[in-house]
Amino acid sequence: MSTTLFNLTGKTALITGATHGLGMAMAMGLGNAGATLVINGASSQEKLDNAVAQYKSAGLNAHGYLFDVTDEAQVMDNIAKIESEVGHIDILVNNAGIIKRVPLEEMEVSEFEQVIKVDLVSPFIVSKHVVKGMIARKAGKIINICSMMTELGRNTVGAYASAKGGLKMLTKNMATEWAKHNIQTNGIGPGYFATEQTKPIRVDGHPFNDFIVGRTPAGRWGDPDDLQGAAIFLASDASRFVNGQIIYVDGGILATIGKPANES
Ligand code: GCO
Repeated sequence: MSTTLFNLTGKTALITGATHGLGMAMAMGLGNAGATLVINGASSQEKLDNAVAQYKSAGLNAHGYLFDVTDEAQVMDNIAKIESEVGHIDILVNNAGIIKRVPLEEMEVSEFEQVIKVDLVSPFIVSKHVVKGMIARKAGKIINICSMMTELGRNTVGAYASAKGGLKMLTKNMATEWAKHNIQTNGIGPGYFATEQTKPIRVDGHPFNDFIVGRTPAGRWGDPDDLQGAAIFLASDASRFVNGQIIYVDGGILATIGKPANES
């Protein structure tokens, strides 16, 4: 029994923004659990092709589709292509996202709107068009990638926090509306991970680097592969009765008020 509970063989997973970083790490995990991977990227065909080659060199069955997740027409066209060329989508991971680190009083409205569009509206757009097939088949898994900023504010990331906070409630509403179709919708909230996105605030000696290591009970930045277990769990039959939950993979950040610098 337990050997099949987390087995994704025969399932197809679409992961948005999976050409690098946390998206790639989670996709690798889903692939190693048996899923066929559909990798979305938006920046360039070359970057997407390079990423698909990395998945294939890891022995995984991967297909790449270049489209902008904020453009509903492109999303509709590519979901139709995926379902025709690869097969129906059993698992959707809404991972694509951007961040702009600007104090709110200095942020342009257009910048704020762009962050909301990518980080909150696009999970709605992609889910709206993937879920149609899941409803028809009475089965599906949707995983929205949240953040520490789903629960906490931080200087200069107000737009991102607004989007990721909204994504928690969108996750709960998707669960509310779609669970009756045997579709489980949940989220993963990564803590602070060593990726390109956090590189500017992670360099040795950067005050934020020391702050995060001190603020994280595990005493370290997350390794992207640390997310694979939660992704496989929420994508598998093991979570068939789990809905509307956000699993925080954060080394304990949200469990604690923190400690004084001189305390071990
Ligand atoms: C920041 C970081 C965070 C992390 C992650 C935390 O500037 O505070 O980039 O946003 O990337 O979202 O969960």
